[in-house]
Amino acid sequence: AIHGGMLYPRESESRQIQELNGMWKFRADYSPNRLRGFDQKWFAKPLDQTGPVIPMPVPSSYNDITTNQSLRDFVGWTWYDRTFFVSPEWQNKRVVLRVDSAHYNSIVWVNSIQVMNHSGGHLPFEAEVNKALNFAGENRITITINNTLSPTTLPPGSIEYKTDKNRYPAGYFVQNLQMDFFNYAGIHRSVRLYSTPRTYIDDITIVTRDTSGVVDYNVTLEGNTAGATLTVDVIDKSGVTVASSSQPRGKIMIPKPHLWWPYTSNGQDPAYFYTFKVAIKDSKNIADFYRLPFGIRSVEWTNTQLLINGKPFYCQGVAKHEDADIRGKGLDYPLIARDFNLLKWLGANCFRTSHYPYAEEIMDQADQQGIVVIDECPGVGIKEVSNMGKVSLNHHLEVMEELVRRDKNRPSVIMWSVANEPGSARPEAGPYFKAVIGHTKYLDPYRPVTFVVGGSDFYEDKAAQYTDIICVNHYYAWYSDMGHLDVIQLQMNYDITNWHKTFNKPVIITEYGADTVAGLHKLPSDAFTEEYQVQFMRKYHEIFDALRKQFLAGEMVWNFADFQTDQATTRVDGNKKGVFTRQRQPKMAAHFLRDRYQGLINRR
Ligand code: BDP
Repeated sequence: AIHGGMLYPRESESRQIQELNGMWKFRADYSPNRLRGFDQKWFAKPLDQTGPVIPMPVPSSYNDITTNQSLRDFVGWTWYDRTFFVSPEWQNKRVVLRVDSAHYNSIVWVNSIQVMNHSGGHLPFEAEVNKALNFAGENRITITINNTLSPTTLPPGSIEYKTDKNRYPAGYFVQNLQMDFFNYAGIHRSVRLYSTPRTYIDDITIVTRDTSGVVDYNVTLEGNTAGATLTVDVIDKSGVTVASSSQPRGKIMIPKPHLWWPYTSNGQDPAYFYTFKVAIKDSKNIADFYRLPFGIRSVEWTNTQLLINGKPFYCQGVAKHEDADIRGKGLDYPLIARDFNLLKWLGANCFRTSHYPYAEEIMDQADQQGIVVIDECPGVGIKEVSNMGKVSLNHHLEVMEELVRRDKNRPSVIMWSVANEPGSARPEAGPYFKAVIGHTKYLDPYRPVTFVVGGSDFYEDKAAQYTDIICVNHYYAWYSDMGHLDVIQLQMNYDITNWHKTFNKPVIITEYGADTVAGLHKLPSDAFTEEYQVQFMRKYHEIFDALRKQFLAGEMVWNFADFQTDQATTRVDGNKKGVFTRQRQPKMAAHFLRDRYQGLINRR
């Protein structure tokens, strides 16, 4: 089970933040078993005293920073360190060290004292570090990260030892991935220290079940809470307090609420925000303040529709990746801003965080700009029996706890996705997904839960029955019948209609797409040309338009932008199914999609 609320670090009168981003010292452990760093205790001294180091930016993936192929493809432990100072004024406070994401297994030391370890590459972890800190001089933080994927990690993978002595040198091994994106590694998001009072606001949960303005909330405190007093104020955009309470939990009523609406390009004000301000005072009159932005909106679903604020909502969106040149999966504000501008230019109103939770800074933009999110956990590539055993299941449940804890208050998040294209025709997939989906619904009873189908047909699937909405990926005229655009309609119609009929739930197409090399043109079209991508999409759109009036609740193209993958015979420098290039410039398909999405908005 997980501990603490792990509220996103936000400055206030009582809370300060110190960023530890920048150039760190770095070394990969190339020793045959990758364990030299532990044997020689690289955490016990500055890293540059135990061997050569190079500068490494944080946040960033390390893979594409140097010109070194062995570092790009490295599998095993890498080591980072840097020094810092903390204000002596923090001595009487609680000082927390937070790593927003490090992929995959991490161990963290402060001044040679181990302060935390974490498994999982896409969610934050933190610990109070007062005891390890030196308030009177220099401090050192050391982080070691192992990017190895195993059958029980999420995503799963495996290490294959090559034993044929005629073909491989002794000890040769490769990392096999079960997913179609590069296994970027490193400290991918911010590392920071923040301070709170010793008695502090640990967690806030806000639920809006309908549009009446009733907000269910729960505030939990930690520390010496005896005799602590609390006030909750809801403040509107113009700074006016519209509701207050002195209870740590209950209902608060906001008269004539402004609702949080998804983005439309027709001028309607989307994404209205209130501030939920919590102030506490402990028995010695020491205060803590936290301001959580939130929106009032409802999410409901029938057997044919998804509804936001009681109105049918049709997802016209994209599936994305955290991926870009040089930085890999590293957090990058210019990239985030550019991507949201492109989403709006397209007229998109939603995206899926395929295939892992995205940075909180990305989710903030979705909240603030009214872009709806299907929030996916890193359950991609769960194909085999070994990925559905007890150890895997327990980790999967914990990851869902971490994800729901992190994103539960976000109005943009309208659905949880527990996996992408698992082997859901397997008998063990039934109990496995029943448990994962059931646990997610227990954690959050108010949002629909899904996984994305792709590894099974409607007549054999053992897990889709537990979802609320059926999400399906299809590649007709690409992975099957390549070049035969004329089969798309028939095949899609048969398949999606049967998914709906079999389970009596709304359907969202979460992926369809064709690899396209920007600048490659041909008439008549051929696979990989810009013409083919447009014609391919047009065929899919015809069937979407026919089924939209019945039970189709959305469409999402694969993918927003080209992205890096492992080297493979089907990949020319990565996956090229983007409607934008990896550098975020449009292919013909982006213009085509923009016409459609802008048109759909106007037709409403
Ligand atoms: C789908 C996967 C996605 C891949 C895509 C593709 O969900 O991760 O990138 O296929 O092959 O099955 O382009």
